[in-house]
Parts: sequence; structure tokens; C-alpha cells
Amino acid sequence: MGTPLEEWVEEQARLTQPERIYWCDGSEEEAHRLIEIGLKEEKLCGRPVFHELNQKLWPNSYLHRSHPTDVARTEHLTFVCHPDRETAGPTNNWMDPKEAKELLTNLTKGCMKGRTMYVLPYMMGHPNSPYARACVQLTDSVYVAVSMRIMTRMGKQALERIGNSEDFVRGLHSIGDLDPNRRFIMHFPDENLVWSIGSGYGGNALLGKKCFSLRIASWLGYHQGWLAEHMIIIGIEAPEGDITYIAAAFPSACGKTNLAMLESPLTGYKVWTLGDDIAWLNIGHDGRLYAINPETGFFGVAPGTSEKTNPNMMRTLKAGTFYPTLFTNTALNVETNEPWWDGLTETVPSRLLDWQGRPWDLSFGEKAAHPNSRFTVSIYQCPTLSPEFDNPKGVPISAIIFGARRSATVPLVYESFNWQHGVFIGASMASETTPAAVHQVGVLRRDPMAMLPFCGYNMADYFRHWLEMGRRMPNPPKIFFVNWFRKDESGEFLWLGFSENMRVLKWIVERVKGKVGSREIPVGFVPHLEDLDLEGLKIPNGHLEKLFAVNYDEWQTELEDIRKFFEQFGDRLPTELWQEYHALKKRLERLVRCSM
Ligand code: GTP
Ligand code: SPV
Ligand code: MN
Repeated sequence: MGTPLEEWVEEQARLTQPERIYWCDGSEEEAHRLIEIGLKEEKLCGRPVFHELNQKLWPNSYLHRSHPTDVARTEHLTFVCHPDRETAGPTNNWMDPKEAKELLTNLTKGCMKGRTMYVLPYMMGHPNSPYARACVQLTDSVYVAVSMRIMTRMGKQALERIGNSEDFVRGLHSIGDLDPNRRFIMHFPDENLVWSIGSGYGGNALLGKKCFSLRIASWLGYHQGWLAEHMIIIGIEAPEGDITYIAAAFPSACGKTNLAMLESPLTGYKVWTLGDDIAWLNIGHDGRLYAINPETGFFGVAPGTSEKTNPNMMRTLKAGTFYPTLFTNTALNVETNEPWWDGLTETVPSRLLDWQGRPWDLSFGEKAAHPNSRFTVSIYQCPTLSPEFDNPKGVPISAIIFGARRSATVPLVYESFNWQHGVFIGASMASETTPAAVHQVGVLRRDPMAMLPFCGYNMADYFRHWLEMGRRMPNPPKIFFVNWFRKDESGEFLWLGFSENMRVLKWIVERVKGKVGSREIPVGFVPHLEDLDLEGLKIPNGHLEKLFAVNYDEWQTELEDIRKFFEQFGDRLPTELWQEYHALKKRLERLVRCSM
């Protein structure tokens, strides 16, 4: 008899029938070996899984091209399999667990024939953290194995933590035949199990990330009194040397990674990076909210990343340590053997292969790099990594920011009146969709707390849990909303964004410290314009006013859409959210009466 882990692995091997089973130890030597396998042996669409990039300019970097139908998360193929549909709620795809397992068993039978099954033991969270979880993922993709080693703490410590116990998070992954008709990402929250077949793409295949650390972990958090959130964690150092920690949620491809590594244009201010995608939030013994980032890497959007927009990411990508850096579905500069994407350089290189490896020219009518092309890189290479990153306790959060991509309606920044109003702001937020998932891009959809695709249970219960968390903290963090993406009539961004977002962060920090006042408008508190540090910026006349304008008609449409969204949850929706809804409606009515 083996350990429960060994027995589970054997059972899965009987189902998937791999040619060999390989237990990863997470060592540097092993990473080299896995890269070698990807360069020489393992093939995808008839070519090696990895292509070695210019090692002088991009040390330890490799290019991966995924299957052309497998380039983003597939929300329509992602299911949360609770025993009953109501627990999954109206915003999740649901399947009965028994039915789901039958379906998956059929798809998984023999799917690893002739392939290697990699056993990846890993920790989400620092091994010494009381909040960390031991997990094991099985996969038949060497790209996934290498990616997981960058994104998680892989190896011995996880195995030691599991030992003889049954208490580990299980992930079974196979790329299957990459047929989208046989692709499913299924979650079994009550069994701590994720089962994913038919995709090798990031969020569908790196099962420690969205699948466990958000969908399953949010369910654990609901029962155990904590929160798993789609949030960055940063520390903002002020000229006095003190650091204010902030967590911020934005939907996919709406600016988290950029904000997490922002290089401050304001003298004396510095941003320290702790996380760019996921935060686990626990209430500490002192009644404050503590955040850890369970991951150890960035799986970041390539397009738009450059020395100008995100110099710290460029340094991270080129740091070249013993962690490999992977590029997925970027273009390739044939002359220099470098990765390339829109925005990386001012001029387009003369000879490019597109993300599928085809010679590219402007007449293609399609971008050379896929709009959702990404890099996978270790957080330990980040020059702004906070010295607190490995602190098992996490960092105390003083402010929570929700943000979205809204070309109209929503001001640059506003503050909630209190925690309950802040939860309403988060619960009612919407954002224009991006290429991070397979769907129509640029469509406005409600995306509460940036968790629509990631909350593993009924979002009405999730909102109630948020309200309850606030009641348990004597001084809960202040809640803010930001929108870097508001546009003028000609479709141009009104705000410079990127590093200039520091100016908004500064106001937020000063609000937390009680150093500046604010002005009340119907949606919340906004800055007195003179309190925003805009030194050195040239902002065209009228832009600031437009950035903070509240348009009655636009907000009527907004209210209507929020109402429809909330109504789907029926009686399950906490009454506090309806109270906030009606209060906002009233404040807006007053606005129109005043301006008449
Ligand atoms: P996920 O990894 O999908 O969760 O995305 P993310 O939220 O980390 O988004 P990221 O920072 O990678 O940014 C996504 C896209 O938005 C990139 O193309 C960025 O260049 C762009 N972007 C980020 N911040 C800003 C900003 O302040 N203003 C504007 N206009 N664009 C931004
Ligand atoms: C996102 O889509 O929010 C990502 C990329 O961060 S993925 O890992 O695919 O979820
Ligand atoms: Mn994300």
C-alpha cells in the first residue's frame, strides 16, 4: 500500500495510461532537462514545444506556440460541479458532479498513451504560511510542467507537507487531442479536485492558478472565513519611508500587472510588488486584513509591454536567472531571434513570423503576436519585489481598489462611503471584455469584483461573505474604484495611465492616512482637483472635468443594467446591496434636480 498520494497517482495513471510517470522535484537541473525535452522531443502541431530565443538578449528564454484554437481561457467550457445548481449560482456553468465525471472519464481514458505523465507537487503560498496549501497536478505537457515550476513553489516541501495525508489539492490535466469539442475545465469544490482536458493554455491548464487559487479557494474561503480574490498586492512607500499596502482587483487584461510594477514618476514614492493576479485575504489576530500572493510568477499579457509602459517588467523578463522565461504566442523577429509584440518597439521589425510561425506582413490584417500572447516569468526576477513577499503572514491591507475598463460613465477615481457601499461598488462593477478569454472583445459585462469567471460558487453568497468579512474587522480597509480607460468623443484615452496612475495611488494613500479631504458626488467621494498631484503633466483643458463627470443619462443605463444583473440572484441577493442600489438611485435623482 502506498501513501494516499501515490495511490491517487496510480489510479489516474490506470485511467490515462501514460508511457512513463515522472515525479518532478522542482530542481534547477530538472528545469533544464524539461526544457531540453521541449526543444527536442515533445512536439505540438508537428513542431517542438519550445524554440530557443536569443540567449544573449533574452537569457534563459523560450518561445512556445500553442494550438491555434487554444489561446485564451474558455469560459463557456469551464464548469463548477457542486451537488446542486443553486450553489454554483446563475453566473457559473454547472454540471452534476456524477455526470461531469462520467463525461470526463470517457474523454480521459488512455489520453496519455505514448506520453509522459508529469507529477507536479507544489505549494500555493509560502510553505511556512498558515494559509498555504499543498497541491499536486498531473499533466502530460512539458510546457505546463515548466510553467508550473515558475508560477508555484514546486518540489520537496509540498511532498513533505502532504506526507501520508489525504489533504492535498488534486489537479488532473491532459492536453487530450486539443479538440475544442472535447475540451472541459471542471471543478469539484467539495473534493478539492480540478479536472481539465483538451487545453494547454494558461488559466485552463496551470491548475494552481485560476482553477484552484480562485474557483476552489473562494469556496474554501467562504466556509473558513477568508477571501480568494483576483487582486494584485502592492506596497506604496511614501517619502517619509512608511509603506501602505493595497490590494486591487481588475478584470483580465485590465492593468493589474502594470499597476503591480509601476515605476513612480513622483519623487520619494516607490511601488513594491507582492503579486499581480491573485490574493488570499485573511483576518489576522489584530483584526486587520492580511494578504498573501499564493503564486511565485507572472503570467502576463505581452502586447503593450515596453520600456516605456512597464520598464520593471522588461527588467524582469531579461533578468535571466535559473528560472526559465517562457513566451507564448508572441511573434518572432527572424533577424534577431527575439520575441516581438505590438508596442514592444516603435517600429515593426522587417521580418517577423506571426504567433503561428507564419511569415507575416502588414497585409495579413491580423496582429503578428496574438492579442492574448503572454510571458511566464519568475517573480523573484522582479527588481521591485517587496522584501515582504515571502513573509508567511502576508502584509496588512489598508485599501482595496476595484477597477475596470470603462470607456464612458465611470470617473477616474472615487472612494466608497463605507465598507457596505464599497461591496456594492465591487458587486455592481462592469468592464469591457478583453482577449484574455475566448469571446467577443469590447463588450460591456457585469464582472463583480473582477471575479465573474473565477468565483467558485453562487455570487449572491459571495457578496454576503464580503459583507460579513467587513463586519468582522473593527477598521476594515477603505474601498476605492478606479478607471484608467475613460475616453473622449474622438475615442482617445482621457488619462495617460500606466506610471501616471501613481498620482491616483498617492491620493488613495493620503485618504487612508487622513491627510486630504474629498468632495462628495452621487457615486462616492472624489478628489478636490487641487489635491491630485499632477506636477509635470500636461493635461489638455477640460480633460480632468471629463474624467470626473457624472452623466445622469449614462448612470440611468448603468442602474438599469445593475438591476437586471442583481435580479438574477432572486432572494439570495443580500438586501444590503438593494439598499445601496436605491440609495445611489436617490442621489442621482438629486443630482438631476440640482442641475435643472
Ligand atoms: P491578466 O493577466 O489577464 O489578469 O491581466 P492584467 O489585469 O494583469 O492586465 P495587464 O497589466 O497585463 O494589462 C493589460 C493590457 O492593458 C495591456 O495591453 C496593457 O498595456 C494595458 N494597460 C495596462 N494599464 C493601462 C493603463 O493604465 N492605461 C491604458 N490605456 N492601458 C493600460
Ligand atoms: C486572466 O485571464 O485573468 C489571466 C490569465 O490572468 S489566465 O491565467 O489564463 O487566467
Ligand atoms: Mn488574471
